[in-house]
Amino acid sequence: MATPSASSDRLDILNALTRKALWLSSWTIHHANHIRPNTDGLKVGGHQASSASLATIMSALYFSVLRPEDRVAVKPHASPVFHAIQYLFGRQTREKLENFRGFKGAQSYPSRTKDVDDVDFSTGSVGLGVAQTLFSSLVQDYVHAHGWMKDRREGRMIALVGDAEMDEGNIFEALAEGWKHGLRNTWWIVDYNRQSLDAVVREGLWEKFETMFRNFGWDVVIVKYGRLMREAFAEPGGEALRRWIDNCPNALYAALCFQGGAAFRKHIQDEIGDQGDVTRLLDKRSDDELLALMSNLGGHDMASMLDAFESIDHDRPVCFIAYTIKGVGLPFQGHKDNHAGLMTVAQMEKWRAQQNIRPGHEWDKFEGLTQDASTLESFLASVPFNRDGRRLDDDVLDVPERLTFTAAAQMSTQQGFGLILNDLARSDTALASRIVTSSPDVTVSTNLGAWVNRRGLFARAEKADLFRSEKIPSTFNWAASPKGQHIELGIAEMNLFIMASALGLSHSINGARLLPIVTLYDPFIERGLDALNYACYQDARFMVAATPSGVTLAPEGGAHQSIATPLVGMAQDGLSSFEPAFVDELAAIMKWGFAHMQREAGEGGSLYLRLSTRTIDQPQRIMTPELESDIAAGAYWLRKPGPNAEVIVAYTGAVAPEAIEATGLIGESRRDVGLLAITSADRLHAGWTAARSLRRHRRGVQHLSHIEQLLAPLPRDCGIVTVIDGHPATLGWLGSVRGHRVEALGVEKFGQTGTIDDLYRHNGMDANAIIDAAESLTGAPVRHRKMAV
Ligand SMILES: Cc1ncc(C[n+]2csc(CCOP(=O)(O)OP(=O)(O)O)c2C)c(N)n1
Ligand SMILES: [Mg+2]
Repeated sequence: MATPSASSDRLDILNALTRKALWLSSWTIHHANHIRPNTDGLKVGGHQASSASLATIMSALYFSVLRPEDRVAVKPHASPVFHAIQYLFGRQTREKLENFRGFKGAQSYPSRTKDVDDVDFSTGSVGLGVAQTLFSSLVQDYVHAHGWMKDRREGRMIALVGDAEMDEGNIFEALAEGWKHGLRNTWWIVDYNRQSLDAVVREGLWEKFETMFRNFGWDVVIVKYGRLMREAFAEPGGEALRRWIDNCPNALYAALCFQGGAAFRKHIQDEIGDQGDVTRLLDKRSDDELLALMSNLGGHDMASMLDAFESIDHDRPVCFIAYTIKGVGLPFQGHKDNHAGLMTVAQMEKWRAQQNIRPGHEWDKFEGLTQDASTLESFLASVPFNRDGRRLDDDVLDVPERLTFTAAAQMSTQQGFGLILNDLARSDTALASRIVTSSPDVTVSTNLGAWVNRRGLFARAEKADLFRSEKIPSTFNWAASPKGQHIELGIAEMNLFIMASALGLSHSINGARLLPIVTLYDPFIERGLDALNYACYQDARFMVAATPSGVTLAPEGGAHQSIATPLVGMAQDGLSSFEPAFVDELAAIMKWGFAHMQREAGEGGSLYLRLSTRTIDQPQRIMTPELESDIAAGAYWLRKPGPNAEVIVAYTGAVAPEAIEATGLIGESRRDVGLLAITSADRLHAGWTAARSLRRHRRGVQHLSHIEQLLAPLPRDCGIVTVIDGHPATLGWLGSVRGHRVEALGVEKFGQTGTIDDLYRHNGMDANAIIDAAESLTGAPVRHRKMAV
């Protein structure tokens, strides 16, 4: 059967597939609520109304407009219609649809990692998927400029956006950043149904958005009326009808859509009825026909949507505003409470009959359509979107045996980070060529300066450093070129993490692996936290270096001090967090990290390095393979405890000097005291959980985790003093590993300025506080204290 060429056949098929996608999405939700056994009695919910709103637009895209190289972020609550379209393509199974929102079933929100049906970008937390398309487009430009696209065509990065989703601030932050970088190839399609979850969207808001998009250099295409409407406007009286529609408040239009044709007739007749042309225009139509006309907004008209998409002949970003009705075609269309609306069994039965779907044939792909199955099959098989494979990959890059740096007797981990990157920048390895750095206006103050000096800023067009060309002395070379490897960002931390997400998926999206390293001040992780979570959920791979951290940045004080971030690092899935004290540890961690960032799904992940500006004495030692592996696993003995240890000190990060000093002083009265250096509470804890689970589930397995092995030699009544410049709970769990008592020191109040000594004393984490804690654990006095200077 040849592919139909005549456009009316084509339109008929696209409309039939739209109806089918809408049916299948509704049936999926209905099945989950009324057919699948549900023992907990919870309503499955499902976003029928939101899906209906987008059914035509998504069908136009997936069945006609999209090319394999395009990537799409689907509005989270349009997940059912997305899965239905994929089912028609043969990429989603009936079993998973029947298990929608169930364990391992099709996901409530499209998920790159949990769904099987070709989700390009996960969505769920509204606003983030939208911004992800923008940053993915910038990353595509980066890959293109570096010559790594091979023979791939540039794709369009497309977001289907809910109108209320536009309230999310991160979208505006992304818009500004996109403008700075000359954004291209990005389409945002706004499902303008003028409804959110609770309410009807405020009148006139959209004009504000429109101006804003145009200001940022976007093309704006408004698709307001469908074909039926345009034809009616051409009739006598049509112009008055158009004016009435344009002036009708959002809430009223929605309410009338819910009430139906008769209600529309009454309102229009009362307001503009003239016993002349307008009245005749209305009288010509039955109530059903009038409702069909009034619901024929642009976003529900296939031909109008295809025209809108196909009219774009440039690569500038485009915002389409498609007028729609939430829940169109369903009994609750337009009702303000329809966000979680479900059809009753009776309503579904009625709709089934209207669609000519026989009981027992609800999942049949072409049931009830007038076209024959072979025509539809061959149409689907010829859809351009499905021509090539869409998930790409790239080779794993070799990681050097050792990451080098110019050592100094005293250094901070932040300084060490800069030195390690400087050595990488000087090397000519493939690994270094794929590193790309980014920072929200703190490039220099997080020590990326040396890297940027050597590798340059990225821009699609060359840009000289004006200070350099004017011969004004400056430590930094800020010239930009298409070969540059640092992407400068404005201050918005949300943008940083979405950029990390986009860079960190480049192997899969563009077939070119990148190793992103992004830097920011540690406390501001919390500003971008949802975007960080989002990036991890998508399994993007990146390294975050956060510095300075804790109260150790002492005189800076205030809300620049971070307390909770070590716990964030531990709790964030997909992110291994480290807080080294010494630079040789950092080099070992980064080396491990570059390999970890490239491991398969389920094995690898991203990294968070919590660094410090505190300059401390560096150990002079040889990095043995054992030490290196202990550092990556999370801990090693800096001083091994003796067989009769009464107490040990376990520390993380910048408080190393206090821990070392206290251990020395305690050691004068208790010979066997040990000192445990913890480089990653997160890895230690994860290893411990994994070992317990293994032992529980596989009888006979004796595997002990790293922390269990380290603590094994300690006598049962030995105490543990833990100390970190962060919340004490980060290390407090160590006592549960083998049942030792713990005194956990750290920071619980923030905001005070002072010297490091002042603040460590104030927060009870200086050497004497460690000694006091050791005393209270052992019940016997420690002979010496540190003298105040
Ligand atoms: C960050 C975030 N906050 C809140 C929600 C809950 N939520 C889901 S959909 C929605 C309203 C969406 O309205 P709109 O974007 O207009 O989509 P529509 O359903 O009308 O298509 C809200 C508040 C969420 N998913 N993410
Ligand atoms: Mg809406």
